[in-house]
Amino acid sequence: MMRTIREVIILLIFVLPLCGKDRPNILFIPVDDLNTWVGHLGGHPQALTPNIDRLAKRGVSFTQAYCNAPLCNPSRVSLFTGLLPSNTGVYGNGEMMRVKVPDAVTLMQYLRSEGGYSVQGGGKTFHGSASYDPKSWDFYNMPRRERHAGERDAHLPDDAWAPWGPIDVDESELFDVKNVDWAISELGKDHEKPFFIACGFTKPHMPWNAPRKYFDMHPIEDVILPTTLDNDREDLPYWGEKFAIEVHDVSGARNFARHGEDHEMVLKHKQWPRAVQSYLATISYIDTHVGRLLDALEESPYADNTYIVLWGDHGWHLGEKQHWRKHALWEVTTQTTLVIAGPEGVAKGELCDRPVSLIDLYPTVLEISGLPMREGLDGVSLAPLLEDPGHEWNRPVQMTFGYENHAVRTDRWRYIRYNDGGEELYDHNEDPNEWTNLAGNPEYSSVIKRLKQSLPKTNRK
Ligand SMILES: [Ca+2]
Repeated sequence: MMRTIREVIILLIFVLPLCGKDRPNILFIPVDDLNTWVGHLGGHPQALTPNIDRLAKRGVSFTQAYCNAPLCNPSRVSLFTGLLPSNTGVYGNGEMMRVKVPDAVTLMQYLRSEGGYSVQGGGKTFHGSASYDPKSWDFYNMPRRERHAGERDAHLPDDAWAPWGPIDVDESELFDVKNVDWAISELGKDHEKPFFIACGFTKPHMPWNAPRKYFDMHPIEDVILPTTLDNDREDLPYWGEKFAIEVHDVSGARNFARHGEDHEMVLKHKQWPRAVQSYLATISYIDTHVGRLLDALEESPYADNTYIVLWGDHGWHLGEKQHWRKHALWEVTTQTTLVIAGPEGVAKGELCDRPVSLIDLYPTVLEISGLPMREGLDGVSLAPLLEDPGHEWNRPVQMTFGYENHAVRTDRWRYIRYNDGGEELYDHNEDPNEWTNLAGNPEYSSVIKRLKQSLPKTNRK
Protein backbone atom coordinates (compact mmCIF):
# COMPACT_ATOMS: atom_id res chain seq x y z
CA MET A 1 0.00 0.00 0.00
CA MET A 2 1.35 3.42 -0.96
CA ARG A 3 1.58 5.96 1.82
CA THR A 4 1.89 9.70 1.55
CA ILE A 5 4.98 11.35 3.04
CA ARG A 6 2.79 12.89 5.73
CA GLU A 7 1.48 9.47 6.70
CA VAL A 8 5.00 8.06 6.93
CA ILE A 9 6.12 10.93 9.17
CA ILE A 10 3.08 10.47 11.41
CA LEU A 11 3.80 6.76 11.50
CA LEU A 12 7.44 7.27 12.54
CA ILE A 13 6.83 9.98 15.13
CA PHE A 14 3.53 9.06 16.70
CA VAL A 15 2.52 5.56 15.84
CA LEU A 16 5.48 3.24 16.00
CA PRO A 17 6.33 4.16 19.60
CA LEU A 18 2.74 3.25 20.51
CA CYS A 19 2.73 -0.12 18.79
CA GLY A 20 1.74 -3.26 20.51
CA LYS A 21 0.80 -3.28 24.14
CA ASP A 22 1.15 0.46 24.72
CA ARG A 23 -2.03 1.27 22.91
CA PRO A 24 -5.11 1.62 25.11
CA ASN A 25 -7.80 -1.05 25.07
CA ILE A 26 -11.33 -0.24 23.94
CA LEU A 27 -14.51 -1.65 25.43
CA PHE A 28 -17.42 -0.88 23.08
CA ILE A 29 -20.92 -1.30 24.50
CA PRO A 30 -23.67 -0.98 21.86
CA VAL A 31 -27.17 -1.01 23.36
CA ASP A 32 -30.04 -1.75 21.00
CA ASP A 33 -32.96 0.71 20.85
CA LEU A 34 -31.84 2.73 23.87
CA ASN A 35 -33.13 6.29 23.72
CA THR A 36 -32.23 8.83 26.44
CA TRP A 37 -34.22 7.12 29.20
CA VAL A 38 -31.22 6.82 31.50
CA GLY A 39 -31.04 8.43 34.93
CA HIS A 40 -28.47 11.15 34.36
CA LEU A 41 -29.89 12.22 30.97
CA GLY A 42 -33.43 12.47 32.34
CA GLY A 43 -35.16 11.33 29.12
CA HIS A 44 -37.73 9.86 31.50
CA PRO A 45 -37.94 11.02 35.13
CA GLN A 46 -38.30 7.45 36.43
CA ALA A 47 -35.40 5.84 34.57
CA LEU A 48 -33.24 3.84 36.98
CA THR A 49 -29.76 3.23 35.57
CA PRO A 50 -27.23 3.53 38.41
CA ASN A 51 -24.51 1.79 36.42
CA ILE A 52 -24.71 3.83 33.21
CA ASP A 53 -24.83 6.88 35.51
CA ARG A 54 -21.70 5.67 37.29
CA LEU A 55 -19.97 5.33 33.93
CA ALA A 56 -21.03 8.91 33.12
CA LYS A 57 -19.42 10.06 36.39
CA ARG A 58 -16.15 8.61 35.13
CA GLY A 59 -16.32 10.28 31.72
CA VAL A 60 -18.29 12.50 29.38
CA SER A 61 -21.96 11.96 28.55
CA PHE A 62 -23.41 13.69 25.50
CA THR A 63 -26.83 15.28 26.01
CA GLN A 64 -27.29 15.79 22.27
CA ALA A 65 -26.02 12.61 20.62
CA TYR A 66 -27.80 11.49 17.45
CA CYS A 67 -27.85 8.37 15.30
CA ASN A 68 -27.00 8.41 11.61
CA ALA A 69 -30.18 6.47 10.81
CA PRO A 70 -33.16 5.57 13.05
CA LEU A 71 -33.03 1.85 12.29
CA CYS A 72 -30.63 -0.92 13.37
CA ASN A 73 -28.87 -1.95 10.17
CA PRO A 74 -28.26 1.44 8.51
CA SER A 75 -27.29 2.98 11.85
CA ARG A 76 -24.72 0.29 12.63
CA VAL A 77 -23.33 -0.03 9.11
CA SER A 78 -22.86 3.74 9.10
CA LEU A 79 -21.17 3.81 12.50
CA PHE A 80 -18.84 0.91 11.78
CA THR A 81 -17.86 2.04 8.27
CA GLY A 82 -17.62 5.72 9.24
CA LEU A 83 -19.78 6.58 6.22
CA LEU A 84 -23.19 8.27 6.31
CA PRO A 85 -26.17 6.30 4.97
CA SER A 86 -26.29 8.70 2.02
CA ASN A 87 -22.81 7.41 1.13
CA THR A 88 -23.27 3.70 1.94
CA GLY A 89 -26.66 3.45 0.23
CA VAL A 90 -27.70 1.23 3.17
CA TYR A 91 -31.07 2.65 4.25
CA GLY A 92 -32.98 -0.36 5.55
CA ASN A 93 -32.54 -3.64 7.38
CA GLY A 94 -32.57 -5.67 4.16
CA GLU A 95 -29.38 -4.33 2.58
CA MET A 96 -26.06 -6.04 3.15
CA MET A 97 -23.02 -3.93 3.99
CA ARG A 98 -20.62 -6.06 1.96
CA VAL A 99 -22.91 -5.90 -1.07
CA LYS A 100 -23.46 -2.13 -0.98
CA VAL A 101 -19.96 -1.10 0.16
CA PRO A 102 -17.75 -4.16 -0.45
CA ASP A 103 -14.51 -2.20 0.00
CA ALA A 104 -15.50 -0.47 3.21
CA VAL A 105 -12.90 -0.75 5.95
CA THR A 106 -14.80 -1.12 9.18
CA LEU A 107 -13.48 0.37 12.40
CA MET A 108 -12.66 -3.10 13.68
CA GLN A 109 -10.93 -4.06 10.44
CA TYR A 110 -8.78 -0.94 10.70
CA LEU A 111 -7.87 -1.62 14.32
CA ARG A 112 -6.82 -5.15 13.36
CA SER A 113 -4.81 -4.26 10.29
CA GLU A 114 -3.30 -0.90 11.25
CA GLY A 115 -3.35 -0.89 15.04
CA GLY A 116 -2.24 -4.39 15.98
CA TYR A 117 -5.41 -4.89 17.98
CA SER A 118 -7.03 -8.13 18.93
CA VAL A 119 -10.66 -7.49 17.97
CA GLN A 120 -13.54 -9.46 19.40
CA GLY A 121 -17.27 -8.99 19.29
CA GLY A 122 -20.27 -10.59 20.90
CA GLY A 123 -24.06 -10.27 20.95
CA LYS A 124 -25.56 -7.54 18.78
CA THR A 125 -22.97 -5.34 17.11
CA PHE A 126 -23.92 -5.19 13.48
CA HIS A 127 -27.51 -6.08 12.64
CA GLY A 128 -28.36 -9.74 12.07
CA SER A 129 -25.96 -11.98 10.20
CA ALA A 130 -23.71 -9.01 9.35
CA SER A 131 -22.34 -9.52 12.88
CA TYR A 132 -20.25 -12.35 11.47
CA ASP A 133 -18.41 -10.07 9.01
CA PRO A 134 -15.12 -12.01 8.87
CA LYS A 135 -13.04 -8.98 8.00
CA SER A 136 -14.12 -7.23 11.18
CA TRP A 137 -13.40 -9.75 13.90
CA ASP A 138 -10.78 -12.15 15.17
CA PHE A 139 -13.52 -13.88 17.13
CA TYR A 140 -17.27 -13.51 17.46
CA ASN A 141 -19.36 -14.73 20.38
CA MET A 142 -23.01 -15.53 19.73
CA PRO A 143 -24.77 -17.19 22.68
CA ARG A 144 -27.73 -19.49 22.13
CA ARG A 145 -30.93 -17.49 22.11
CA GLU A 146 -33.92 -18.82 24.04
CA ARG A 147 -37.41 -17.43 23.67
CA HIS A 148 -39.05 -16.46 26.94
CA ALA A 149 -42.68 -15.43 26.64
CA GLY A 150 -43.59 -12.53 28.87
CA GLU A 151 -46.64 -12.47 31.09
CA ARG A 152 -49.42 -10.54 29.35
CA ASP A 153 -52.10 -8.57 31.12
CA ALA A 154 -54.99 -10.97 31.82
CA HIS A 155 -57.64 -8.97 29.94
CA LEU A 156 -55.67 -8.79 26.67
CA PRO A 157 -57.05 -10.59 23.61
CA ASP A 158 -54.54 -12.84 21.84
CA ASP A 159 -54.23 -10.54 18.83
CA ALA A 160 -53.45 -7.37 20.79
CA TRP A 161 -50.10 -5.78 20.03
CA ALA A 162 -48.43 -5.93 23.44
CA PRO A 163 -44.91 -7.38 23.24
CA TRP A 164 -44.04 -6.71 26.86
CA GLY A 165 -44.38 -8.12 30.35
CA PRO A 166 -42.30 -9.73 33.11
CA ILE A 167 -40.64 -13.12 32.80
CA ASP A 168 -39.84 -15.57 35.56
CA VAL A 169 -36.54 -17.05 34.52
CA ASP A 170 -33.05 -17.50 35.88
CA GLU A 171 -31.21 -14.44 34.60
CA SER A 172 -28.16 -16.50 33.67
CA GLU A 173 -30.22 -18.07 30.85
CA LEU A 174 -30.75 -14.77 29.06
CA PHE A 175 -28.87 -13.95 25.86
CA ASP A 176 -27.43 -10.61 26.96
CA VAL A 177 -26.36 -12.02 30.33
CA LYS A 178 -24.57 -14.94 28.66
CA ASN A 179 -22.85 -12.49 26.35
CA VAL A 180 -21.72 -10.31 29.26
CA ASP A 181 -20.41 -13.48 30.95
CA TRP A 182 -18.27 -14.06 27.85
CA ALA A 183 -16.96 -10.46 27.83
CA ILE A 184 -16.16 -10.69 31.54
CA SER A 185 -14.19 -13.88 30.93
CA GLU A 186 -12.20 -12.06 28.23
CA LEU A 187 -11.41 -9.24 30.66
CA GLY A 188 -10.04 -11.87 33.02
CA LYS A 189 -7.49 -13.17 30.51
CA ASP A 190 -3.94 -12.13 29.70
CA HIS A 191 -3.91 -10.25 26.42
CA GLU A 192 -0.73 -10.09 24.38
CA LYS A 193 -2.11 -7.37 22.15
CA PRO A 194 -4.21 -4.32 22.96
CA PHE A 195 -7.84 -5.36 22.67
CA PHE A 196 -11.06 -4.00 21.24
CA ILE A 197 -14.02 -5.86 22.70
CA ALA A 198 -17.55 -5.05 21.57
CA CYS A 199 -20.15 -6.42 23.99
CA GLY A 200 -23.46 -5.63 22.29
CA PHE A 201 -26.80 -5.77 24.11
CA THR A 202 -29.96 -6.86 22.25
CA LYS A 203 -32.24 -5.17 24.81
CA PRO A 204 -34.08 -2.86 25.32
CA HIS A 205 -35.19 -3.85 21.80
CA MET A 206 -38.66 -5.38 21.81
CA PRO A 207 -40.06 -7.60 23.16
CA TRP A 208 -39.76 -5.84 26.52
CA ASN A 209 -39.51 -8.97 28.59
CA ALA A 210 -37.21 -8.68 31.57
CA PRO A 211 -37.05 -10.58 34.85
CA ARG A 212 -39.87 -9.63 37.20
CA LYS A 213 -37.64 -7.88 39.73
CA TYR A 214 -36.97 -5.08 37.23
CA PHE A 215 -40.71 -4.59 36.76
CA ASP A 216 -41.04 -4.41 40.55
CA MET A 217 -38.53 -1.52 40.51
CA HIS A 218 -41.03 0.42 38.38
CA PRO A 219 -44.52 0.01 39.94
CA ILE A 220 -47.13 0.40 37.23
CA GLU A 221 -49.45 2.55 39.35
CA ASP A 222 -46.74 5.25 39.58
CA VAL A 223 -45.69 5.26 35.94
CA ILE A 224 -45.50 8.71 34.31
CA LEU A 225 -46.48 8.77 30.64
CA PRO A 226 -44.56 10.85 28.08
CA THR A 227 -45.83 14.39 27.51
CA THR A 228 -47.81 14.57 24.28
CA LEU A 229 -50.03 16.92 22.33
CA ASP A 230 -53.26 15.44 20.94
CA ASN A 231 -53.21 17.16 17.56
CA ASP A 232 -49.42 17.10 17.20
CA ARG A 233 -49.49 15.38 13.81
CA GLU A 234 -51.79 17.88 12.10
CA ASP A 235 -48.89 20.00 10.87
CA LEU A 236 -46.81 17.14 9.44
CA PRO A 237 -46.15 16.84 5.72
CA TYR A 238 -47.05 13.63 3.86
CA TRP A 239 -43.96 11.60 4.76
CA GLY A 240 -43.92 12.75 8.37
CA GLU A 241 -47.46 11.44 8.76
CA LYS A 242 -46.61 8.20 6.91
CA PHE A 243 -43.62 7.53 9.14
CA ALA A 244 -45.76 8.23 12.22
CA ILE A 245 -48.46 5.69 11.45
CA GLU A 246 -46.68 2.94 9.54
CA VAL A 247 -43.62 0.83 10.07
CA HIS A 248 -41.29 1.22 7.17
CA ASP A 249 -38.37 -0.77 5.99
CA VAL A 250 -36.90 1.74 3.63
CA SER A 251 -34.45 -0.53 1.83
CA GLY A 252 -33.87 0.91 -1.62
CA ALA A 253 -36.42 3.64 -0.86
CA ARG A 254 -39.23 1.11 -1.00
CA ASN A 255 -41.72 1.05 1.79
CA PHE A 256 -43.54 -1.98 3.05
CA ALA A 257 -44.54 -3.89 6.17
CA ARG A 258 -47.53 -1.93 7.30
CA HIS A 259 -48.10 -2.66 10.98
CA GLY A 260 -51.08 -0.44 11.53
CA GLU A 261 -51.60 2.23 14.11
CA ASP A 262 -49.54 1.21 17.13
CA HIS A 263 -50.81 4.06 19.25
CA GLU A 264 -54.46 3.21 18.63
CA MET A 265 -53.74 -0.38 19.69
CA VAL A 266 -51.99 0.75 22.85
CA LEU A 267 -54.87 3.03 23.83
CA LYS A 268 -57.55 0.51 22.86
CA HIS A 269 -56.06 -2.14 25.15
CA LYS A 270 -55.04 0.32 27.90
CA GLN A 271 -51.40 -0.66 27.55
CA TRP A 272 -49.64 2.71 27.67
CA PRO A 273 -48.58 2.54 31.36
CA ARG A 274 -47.63 -1.13 30.97
CA ALA A 275 -45.51 -0.36 27.93
CA VAL A 276 -43.69 2.52 29.63
CA GLN A 277 -43.12 0.35 32.70
CA SER A 278 -41.79 -2.47 30.52
CA TYR A 279 -39.33 -0.27 28.62
CA LEU A 280 -38.09 1.23 31.91
CA ALA A 281 -37.75 -2.28 33.38
CA THR A 282 -35.87 -3.61 30.35
CA ILE A 283 -33.46 -0.67 30.51
CA SER A 284 -32.87 -1.28 34.24
CA TYR A 285 -32.18 -4.95 33.45
CA ILE A 286 -29.57 -4.00 30.87
CA ASP A 287 -28.08 -1.44 33.23
CA THR A 288 -27.50 -4.12 35.87
CA HIS A 289 -25.42 -6.14 33.43
CA VAL A 290 -23.56 -3.08 32.15
CA GLY A 291 -22.66 -2.73 35.83
CA ARG A 292 -21.26 -6.29 35.97
CA LEU A 293 -19.13 -5.51 32.95
CA LEU A 294 -17.84 -2.27 34.50
CA ASP A 295 -17.08 -4.08 37.78
CA ALA A 296 -15.12 -6.75 35.90
CA LEU A 297 -13.10 -4.13 34.07
CA GLU A 298 -12.40 -2.23 37.28
CA GLU A 299 -11.13 -5.40 38.92
CA SER A 300 -9.01 -6.37 35.92
CA PRO A 301 -5.42 -5.43 35.06
CA TYR A 302 -6.91 -3.29 32.27
CA ALA A 303 -8.77 -0.83 34.51
CA ASP A 304 -6.30 1.98 33.92
CA ASN A 305 -5.70 1.66 30.18
CA THR A 306 -9.13 0.99 28.71
CA TYR A 307 -11.56 3.42 27.12
CA ILE A 308 -15.25 2.62 27.43
CA VAL A 309 -17.73 3.74 24.76
CA LEU A 310 -21.41 3.05 25.49
CA TRP A 311 -23.91 4.00 22.79
CA GLY A 312 -27.48 3.35 21.70
CA ASP A 313 -28.11 2.88 17.98
CA HIS A 314 -31.05 5.37 17.80
CA GLY A 315 -33.99 6.68 19.79
CA TRP A 316 -37.44 5.24 20.51
CA HIS A 317 -40.94 6.72 20.77
CA LEU A 318 -43.48 5.58 23.37
CA GLY A 319 -46.43 7.64 22.21
CA GLU A 320 -44.79 10.99 21.50
CA LYS A 321 -46.46 12.29 18.30
CA GLN A 322 -48.81 9.31 18.83
CA HIS A 323 -45.92 7.32 17.38
CA TRP A 324 -44.18 4.15 18.57
CA ARG A 325 -40.84 2.58 17.76
CA LYS A 326 -38.18 4.34 15.66
CA HIS A 327 -38.43 4.80 11.84
CA ALA A 328 -38.69 8.60 11.67
CA LEU A 329 -36.52 11.72 11.76
CA TRP A 330 -37.67 13.50 14.93
CA GLU A 331 -35.74 14.24 18.10
CA VAL A 332 -37.10 11.24 20.00
CA THR A 333 -36.46 8.76 17.17
CA THR A 334 -32.90 9.94 16.59
CA GLN A 335 -31.51 10.99 19.98
CA THR A 336 -29.66 8.37 21.96
CA THR A 337 -27.28 7.76 24.84
CA LEU A 338 -23.54 8.19 24.31
CA VAL A 339 -21.05 7.98 27.17
CA ILE A 340 -17.29 7.84 26.77
CA ALA A 341 -14.92 7.25 29.68
CA GLY A 342 -11.20 6.71 29.59
CA PRO A 343 -7.90 6.92 31.34
CA GLU A 344 -6.49 9.98 29.60
CA GLY A 345 -7.84 13.01 27.83
CA VAL A 346 -11.42 12.49 29.01
CA ALA A 347 -13.07 14.86 31.50
CA LYS A 348 -14.69 13.21 34.51
CA GLY A 349 -18.38 13.43 35.26
CA GLU A 350 -19.20 16.09 32.72
CA LEU A 351 -22.16 16.53 30.41
CA CYS A 352 -21.40 17.77 26.91
CA ASP A 353 -24.26 19.73 25.30
CA ARG A 354 -22.77 19.97 21.81
CA PRO A 355 -24.72 18.15 19.08
CA VAL A 356 -22.68 15.10 18.06
CA SER A 357 -23.26 12.05 15.94
CA LEU A 358 -22.49 8.36 16.03
CA ILE A 359 -20.67 8.98 12.73
CA ASP A 360 -18.01 10.59 14.91
CA LEU A 361 -17.18 7.41 16.85
CA TYR A 362 -14.90 5.84 14.21
CA PRO A 363 -12.51 8.83 14.07
CA THR A 364 -12.79 9.28 17.84
CA VAL A 365 -11.63 5.73 18.48
CA LEU A 366 -8.74 6.19 16.05
CA GLU A 367 -7.61 9.32 17.84
CA ILE A 368 -7.82 7.93 21.37
CA SER A 369 -5.96 4.82 20.18
CA GLY A 370 -3.17 6.98 18.77
CA LEU A 371 -3.76 5.64 15.26
CA PRO A 372 -3.34 7.71 12.10
CA MET A 373 -6.64 9.20 10.97
CA ARG A 374 -8.19 7.38 8.06
CA GLU A 375 -9.09 9.50 5.08
CA GLY A 376 -12.60 9.60 3.70
CA LEU A 377 -14.49 9.26 6.97
CA ASP A 378 -17.67 11.33 7.23
CA GLY A 379 -17.32 12.13 10.93
CA VAL A 380 -14.75 13.96 13.02
CA SER A 381 -13.01 12.97 16.24
CA LEU A 382 -14.78 14.02 19.43
CA ALA A 383 -11.48 14.06 21.33
CA PRO A 384 -11.54 17.89 21.76
CA LEU A 385 -14.96 17.57 23.45
CA LEU A 386 -13.82 14.67 25.59
CA GLU A 387 -11.03 16.82 26.96
CA ASP A 388 -13.14 19.98 27.24
CA PRO A 389 -16.91 19.39 26.91
CA GLY A 390 -17.43 23.14 26.47
CA HIS A 391 -15.03 23.30 23.52
CA GLU A 392 -16.34 25.37 20.61
CA TRP A 393 -18.23 23.12 18.20
CA ASN A 394 -20.28 24.14 15.23
CA ARG A 395 -21.01 21.03 13.27
CA PRO A 396 -24.60 20.30 12.26
CA VAL A 397 -25.53 16.64 12.70
CA GLN A 398 -27.03 14.80 9.72
CA MET A 399 -29.53 11.96 10.00
CA THR A 400 -31.13 9.92 7.22
CA PHE A 401 -34.12 7.59 6.99
CA GLY A 402 -34.64 6.16 3.54
CA TYR A 403 -33.46 7.55 0.25
CA GLU A 404 -33.17 11.34 0.29
CA ASN A 405 -35.03 11.84 3.58
CA HIS A 406 -32.77 13.77 5.93
CA ALA A 407 -32.72 15.73 9.16
CA VAL A 408 -30.18 18.33 10.23
CA ARG A 409 -29.76 19.18 13.92
CA THR A 410 -27.90 22.16 15.31
CA ASP A 411 -27.87 23.23 18.96
CA ARG A 412 -31.13 25.11 18.32
CA TRP A 413 -32.88 23.78 15.23
CA ARG A 414 -34.11 20.54 13.70
CA TYR A 415 -34.80 20.73 9.98
CA ILE A 416 -36.28 17.73 8.16
CA ARG A 417 -36.54 17.42 4.40
CA TYR A 418 -38.25 14.47 2.71
CA ASN A 419 -37.63 13.23 -0.82
CA ASP A 420 -40.86 14.82 -2.09
CA GLY A 421 -39.80 18.27 -0.80
CA GLY A 422 -41.91 18.10 2.39
CA GLU A 423 -40.33 19.95 5.29
CA GLU A 424 -40.41 20.30 9.06
CA LEU A 425 -38.63 22.87 11.20
CA TYR A 426 -38.52 22.91 15.00
CA ASP A 427 -37.04 25.53 17.31
CA HIS A 428 -35.67 23.70 20.34
CA ASN A 429 -35.22 26.95 22.26
CA GLU A 430 -39.01 27.36 22.32
CA ASP A 431 -40.34 23.89 21.54
CA PRO A 432 -38.30 20.99 22.98
CA ASN A 433 -41.14 18.54 22.20
CA GLU A 434 -41.21 19.45 18.50
CA TRP A 435 -44.92 20.21 18.61
CA THR A 436 -44.96 23.17 16.21
CA ASN A 437 -43.72 22.70 12.66
CA LEU A 438 -42.46 26.12 11.57
CA ALA A 439 -41.52 25.10 8.02
CA GLY A 440 -44.52 26.79 6.40
CA ASN A 441 -43.92 30.12 8.18
CA PRO A 442 -42.12 32.61 5.89
CA GLU A 443 -40.42 34.17 8.95
CA TYR A 444 -38.15 31.15 9.02
CA SER A 445 -37.24 30.89 5.37
CA SER A 446 -33.72 32.22 5.99
CA VAL A 447 -33.20 29.66 8.77
CA ILE A 448 -34.29 26.88 6.41
CA LYS A 449 -32.09 28.23 3.65
CA ARG A 450 -29.09 28.08 5.97
CA LEU A 451 -29.87 24.60 7.36
CA LYS A 452 -30.47 23.23 3.88
CA GLN A 453 -26.79 23.79 3.13
CA SER A 454 -25.98 21.07 5.68
CA LEU A 455 -28.05 18.36 3.98
CA PRO A 456 -25.94 15.52 2.55
CA LYS A 457 -24.69 16.42 -0.92
CA THR A 458 -24.81 12.88 -2.26
CA ASN A 459 -27.68 10.43 -2.16
CA ARG A 460 -26.48 7.00 -3.11
CA LYS A 461 -29.10 4.66 -4.46
CA1 LIG B 1 -47.08 19.23 15.53
